[in-house]
Amino acid sequence: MSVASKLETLQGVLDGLMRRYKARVPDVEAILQAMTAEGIIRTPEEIENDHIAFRTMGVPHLGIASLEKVFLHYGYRRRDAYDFPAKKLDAYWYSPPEPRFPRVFISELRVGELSPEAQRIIHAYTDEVTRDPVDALDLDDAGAVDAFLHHPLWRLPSYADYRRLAEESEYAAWVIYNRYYLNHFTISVHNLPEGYNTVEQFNAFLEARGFTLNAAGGKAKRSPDGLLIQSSTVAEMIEAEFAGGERHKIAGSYVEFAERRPLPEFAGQTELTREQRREGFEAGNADKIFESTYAAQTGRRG
Ligand code: OOG
Ligand code: NI
Repeated sequence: MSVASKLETLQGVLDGLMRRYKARVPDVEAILQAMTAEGIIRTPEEIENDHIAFRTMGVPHLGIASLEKVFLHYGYRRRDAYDFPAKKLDAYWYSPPEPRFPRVFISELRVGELSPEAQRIIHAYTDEVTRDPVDALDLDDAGAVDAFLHHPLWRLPSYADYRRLAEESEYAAWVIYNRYYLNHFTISVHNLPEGYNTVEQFNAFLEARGFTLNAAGGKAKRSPDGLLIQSSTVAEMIEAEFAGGERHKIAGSYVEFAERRPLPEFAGQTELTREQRREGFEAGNADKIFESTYAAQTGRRG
């Protein structure tokens, strides 16, 4: 498999993720339309996707160690590790094979740190997976990878189990239902026209258009070096069917916005490359962005 055809496969996988994500998160299309109507962009293709994110269960055959193989295959490189002690999560970010592709952020629930009951509930589902499903996948077949990322890894959960997990870990509840559905894509705001190229300004534009932003830790999350600023919508509620045909509204996915400021040595220059701006992620920002799917935030939607 040549590098060029690998990247073509990667593009196919990313297109599939975005297509299904747009179908279940109407905010995506609504934001793109609002940006076009405002004259910020002419076409959605102009938008730079800063990164995409996935959530996983830290159990045998699944978790980061399994899902990362998909992206490593296409030339992504694993970068920094992040720890979220209160949420019991681990995460890594991955840099893309070429800058035209988004970064990837994958987190994992440290299932072994939950209560015995929550662990039992999770394993009742995930134990259906008896070998690493990525090992059986032809990663050079974009259609197969797309199908894998959108097929259920375990049976439909019961609403009672979902509720019980949510009491202890809203992340666990999200993953038991949503699995590998794209958690968010991220609009880079620093390359947008003046007036909209900071998170502060972009947030004002979004709120004027009626979008609800995650307010955990403040609407604009700022890294200690001041160079990575992020915000996000609160997750869209989706109508979910549980075991036995029970239907309930639960948190689906959301949209994020990122401003990467120039590194000090490139400040004042224009037309900067990715390498000349703040790279990576920030645990303090991420900790609050996770809460975009938490009830305290989704309950704020109009
Ligand atoms: C990911 C939250 C962290 C970021 O950019 O720091 C994040 C999630 O909600 O799964 O996306
Ligand atoms: Ni993110």
